[in-house]
Amino acid sequence: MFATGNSHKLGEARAILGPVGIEVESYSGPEPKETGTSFLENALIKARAAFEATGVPAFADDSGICVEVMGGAPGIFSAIWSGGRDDKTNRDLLLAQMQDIAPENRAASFVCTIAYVSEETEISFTGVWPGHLAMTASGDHGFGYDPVFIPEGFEISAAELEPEIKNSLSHRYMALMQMRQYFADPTA
Ligand code: ITT
Repeated sequence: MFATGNSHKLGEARAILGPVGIEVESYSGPEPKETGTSFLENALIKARAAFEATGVPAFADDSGICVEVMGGAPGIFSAIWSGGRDDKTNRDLLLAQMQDIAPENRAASFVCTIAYVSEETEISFTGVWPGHLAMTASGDHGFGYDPVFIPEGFEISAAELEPEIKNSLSHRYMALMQMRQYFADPTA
């Protein structure tokens, strides 16, 4: 059961796991305070809250964009970087903060940590999608910082990629595939 209040994350998890035969149930309960200091701590807070509320094994995703010259920020604060949750306002602020930084110094990556919590287990999986920050926003697909993120190996933004391409390369894809692998063979 995927504990998230973010419909885009849920849509991507379904698009990624559906084709390999895994149905993703969703849970959206009272959102616990994300008081952790890392993606892992926050993912665990969300997965534990869902497991405790329902008694059903749950996983949660904590993710964000990390810009190298900003020391990894926005990082765990990606969703509320401008103080609010509006994706465009968050993106515009980040672009403004980075406006004087040359293209070669704009390395950035998307990070996704998934925590899975059940009676027996607490385990996490992390995916990193390297790339760099664009100078301007472009593209209509995806969500969040996709319009300002140019994945490694591309010259277009993640929001200009077809969703199937993003969902076969992204940080979320990598973390979900590790989780799938773990359940296929927990001893591996
Ligand atoms: P839940 O905690 O309910 O799952 P949330 O949106 O609050 O949803 P996070 O605290 O993990 O989730 O914040 C993630 C933010 O990072 C998200 O709102 C985007 O701004 C950004 N982000 C994460 N993955 C992204 C992706 O694939 N594309 C673009 N932006 C992404």
